[in-house]
Amino acid sequence: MATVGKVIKCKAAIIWEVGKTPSIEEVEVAPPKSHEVRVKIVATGICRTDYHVLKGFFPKLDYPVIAGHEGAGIVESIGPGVTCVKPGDKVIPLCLPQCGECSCCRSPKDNCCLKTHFCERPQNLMPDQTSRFTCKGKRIHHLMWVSTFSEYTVMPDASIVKIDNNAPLDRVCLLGCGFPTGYGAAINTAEVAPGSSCAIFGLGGVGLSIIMGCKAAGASRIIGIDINKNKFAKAKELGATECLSPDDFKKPINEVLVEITGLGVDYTFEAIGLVETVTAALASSHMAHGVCVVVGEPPAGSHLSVDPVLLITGRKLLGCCMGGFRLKDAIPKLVSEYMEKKFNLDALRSHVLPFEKIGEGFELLCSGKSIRSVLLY
Ligand code: COD
Ligand code: ZN
Ligand code: ZN
Repeated sequence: MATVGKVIKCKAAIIWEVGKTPSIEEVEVAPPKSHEVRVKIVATGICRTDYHVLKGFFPKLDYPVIAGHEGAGIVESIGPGVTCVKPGDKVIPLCLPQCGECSCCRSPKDNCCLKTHFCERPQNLMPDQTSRFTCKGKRIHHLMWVSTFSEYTVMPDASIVKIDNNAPLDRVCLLGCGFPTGYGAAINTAEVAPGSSCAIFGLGGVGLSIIMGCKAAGASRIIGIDINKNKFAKAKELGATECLSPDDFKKPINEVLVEITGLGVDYTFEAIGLVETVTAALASSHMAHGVCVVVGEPPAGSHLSVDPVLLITGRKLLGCCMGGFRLKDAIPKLVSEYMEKKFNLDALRSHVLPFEKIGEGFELLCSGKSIRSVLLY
């Protein structure tokens, strides 16, 4: 390819500083170094976490930054030492790397690679602590090593996986974050049992994916909870047996859930990212065998205050990142399952916009009108 080894100029959405909406700019994308891959992004979803980047919820992150972490594309070129992909392959960038070498990657039960921003550095620069992005002479930072809001982007080979070359990239991009985060919380982390009851707090793209996981696992009662009733129709279409708004009750929603289920819900999930709703989800779970899974990430610095008696009776409080999936292993299989129509990923794609309308995509997210907007380059 004519671009191999050269700097590529392309469009990208840069968040210049906290609170500023992303602006479309021409960026220079340097060629991949050793164990790095340069990818042409074809489609990317907008996740709530991208909005959190814009709002400055991650104190360790450096700006200017190119956000976006739910994309799909085609390999343009590879650096020395890369063996997992080749130019022309369809790929999904991994917002949770799988280096294969750290103690967590070597332990079959763990999925949170020690290279992530949760453990090491904020993945704001490549592993060699330099950036591949420049704009107007300034160094621009990466996000989670993937930065899918750039038409071309560079990532380490730990953060990329090849997928079926027949996969529709404008759809499977949602397998980069939202879907596995929710679906895996139900099937991997909670291990929802057939015939059980489930309650899902928050019916965004992640909460709806939890509903799909609960349904696939055979749950018989699936209760969706959201303050925005416009989310109820889709939740029911995907498997919720009933939906509740906390605003419709005088008593706290956890008391309502315990009352309508007898002793509490078998499995509860928090997919909003608020400490108060984590507390409510735990208190809603069955006193003896309830499992509460924390999926949403509350703002940095939040602290959970839990009455230990809630746990002493037998409840379990769990958490997971990316639904407990080891993404390099899981995503190609999820792509195949999607193509075999084993789950309704397309239901999450509420809007499709040209990349230039990224600002509109964020507005749709903030106004609660979208589930997932997919941007096309
Ligand atoms: N009570 C009930 N519902 C509420 C409340 C409330 N107090 N506040 C907001 N909601 C509803 C909203 O109306 C909305 O429908 C829903 O909660 C949230 O949905 P979205 O569309 O804003 O968000 P999602 O589904 O895209 O994702 C939200 C998470 C919080 C799960 C996500 O951003 C996150 O924190 N992920 C976990 C961390 C992680 O795995 N990160 C990896 C990359 S994201
Ligand atoms: Zn995300
Ligand atoms: Zn690792």
